[in-house]
Amino acid sequence: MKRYALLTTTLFLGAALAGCSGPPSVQAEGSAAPAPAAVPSAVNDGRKVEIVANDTMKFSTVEIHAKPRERLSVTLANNGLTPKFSMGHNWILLEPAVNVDAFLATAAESPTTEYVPAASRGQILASTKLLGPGEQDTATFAAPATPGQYPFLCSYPGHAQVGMRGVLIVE
Ligand SMILES: [Cu+2]
Repeated sequence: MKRYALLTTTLFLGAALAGCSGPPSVQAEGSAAPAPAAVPSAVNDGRKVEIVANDTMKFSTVEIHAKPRERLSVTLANNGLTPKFSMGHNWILLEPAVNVDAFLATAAESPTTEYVPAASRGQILASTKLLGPGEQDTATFAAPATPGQYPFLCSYPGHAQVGMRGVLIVE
């Protein structure tokens, strides 16, 4: 942590010294473009389901019941305090036939796509983005037409393994 702060300070000084002569040539690792300003979310036309997550790595709701094709608006709120790079949360609903362990293994190797593996997109029925502390996001979708149990989880490495998962029961 100290080391990081020092690096940040050094970079800041470097940028200040560079003045108006152009952008600093060194960019801090991981400092992607700033997050876009919050925009009103799209129309949330489904039945609202609110799930809270925090630094204890649990979903406040682990079982959702729905009718086939019922419209749902699942909102995940991250009420934790830990920075996103070490404690991000998302909500990902998977096809029932997915091998969850294999999905999670691939997800853990996909930090550049916020732990959503590009090759596994076809297995995802609905998802929120990866959320830092104080953020929330809503996934609006129709429940599957086929009754069954559809797993959901947080794909941030290690979180589903310690219990950050649940099931959508379509009946
Ligand atoms: Cu998580």
